[in-house]
Amino acid sequence: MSEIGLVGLAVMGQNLALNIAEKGFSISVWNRTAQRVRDTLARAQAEGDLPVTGFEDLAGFVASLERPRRIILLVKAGAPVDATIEALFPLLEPGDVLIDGGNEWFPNTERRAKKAEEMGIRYIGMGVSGGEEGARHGPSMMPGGSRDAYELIAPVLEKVAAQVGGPCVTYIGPGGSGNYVKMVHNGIEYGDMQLIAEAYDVLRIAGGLSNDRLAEVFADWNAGELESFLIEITARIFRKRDGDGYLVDAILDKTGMKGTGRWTVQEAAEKSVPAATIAAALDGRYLSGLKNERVRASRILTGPQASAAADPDLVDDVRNALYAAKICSYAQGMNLIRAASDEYGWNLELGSIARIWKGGCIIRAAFLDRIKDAFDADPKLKSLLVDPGFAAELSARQASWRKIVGLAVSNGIAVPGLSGSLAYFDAYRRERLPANLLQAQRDLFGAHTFERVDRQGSFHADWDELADGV
Ligand code: 2AM
Repeated sequence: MSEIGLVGLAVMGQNLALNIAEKGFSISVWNRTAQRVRDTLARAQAEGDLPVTGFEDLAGFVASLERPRRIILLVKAGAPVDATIEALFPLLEPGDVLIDGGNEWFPNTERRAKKAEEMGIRYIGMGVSGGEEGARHGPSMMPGGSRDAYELIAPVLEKVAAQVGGPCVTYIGPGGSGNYVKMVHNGIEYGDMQLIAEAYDVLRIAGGLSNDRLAEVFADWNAGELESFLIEITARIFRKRDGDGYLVDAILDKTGMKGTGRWTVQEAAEKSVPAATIAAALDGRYLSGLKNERVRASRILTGPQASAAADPDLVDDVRNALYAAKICSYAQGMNLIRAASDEYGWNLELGSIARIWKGGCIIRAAFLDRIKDAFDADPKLKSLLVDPGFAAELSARQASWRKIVGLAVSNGIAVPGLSGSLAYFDAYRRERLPANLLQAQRDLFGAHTFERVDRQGSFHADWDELADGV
């Protein structure tokens, strides 16, 4: 009998199964296409005679599991998950636990959990981050759903997870909260990547930095407050040669995506949470996708002649701008998680969520400790921007941030992440915004009414009357 089962042996499933086996848990595996079962068994053999048992029939797989059965699904999100659980349900018994580890749209998890519950089966939607490497050696995992089901699987997950100041896994909350947190993680990842790409563009175009120099700069940044997986791999990327040149220069400037970043922006709109940086990152990907149009437009539309100028402070200023914008991006992501938590009554702990992103996942960074500390100090903190530590850091970096955004604008370099974050910061820090004028317009053309700064109530003006109409 095996302690745990795993269904779906594509890249993530295969690596997670081997990781689980390596941590000493016996595991049974099944995949729709049998070849992947054979491949997994061959790897299990080659990577240390790991305790993996393969099945080519689903019933045999289910019968091989200790009860209550614990089955992790890593099949393609959407209809394939429905098809797989439909096939599994008749073979399961009350008390069994299903854990969907895919990047699933959270309402799908809630729908399936309800159906599973009717049969006495417990269901968990679990975000898994870290790609192939993370799955094999220690991912960050975000399980949400039935709490007692989590307790049954926790000993396995805690051993399998990345270990950075404790296992990078915790019970997130009920319903689809695990999927939701993973979705926002991916949105934050989009923001980080966009900001790094903009920093590269400014350093390259306005600073004239070579790839060798960029590699040094990013390696240097990785030794300071920006220390993170994405900064580290960026330094590595600039060193990679391709014939006489560098590979990064030979790569087509057209970005792919799988959808979770888009969901984050959709959800931010749905929950009325401003998320300028993450939305800028998504737009940046869409604009990159218009490669053919951009090639044509580049021959029609002109801009300022970008010129590289020697500025001994440029690298530090860009680092400051990147760091300040990153704080804004994480503030947006955390606020979105909180908005969902409030709306659905999930009771999520933002500090714990920052903690489990410390290892295994793509956005792992030293900086997450600071976020955890900020929410530990004040769980009701309205925004990371007003945490005293972050507020002081933003203040100290403002001059650099404004300088870099100004430099980019005057050189015609698009920096929607850096500038969108700055606009977010500038709007958030202002007691009074020009929204009074918007309200006046809405009242004039649509009688939508407005509130006043000096009196309680709802007012409508006669805008044809020049004298005070209210
Ligand atoms: P496959 O190897 O048989 O294609 C990622 O695509 C994983 O999801 C793979 O393990 C794949 O199985 C599985 N998958 C995709 N669609 C599926 C479906 N309709 N039913 C079961 N598994 C599916």
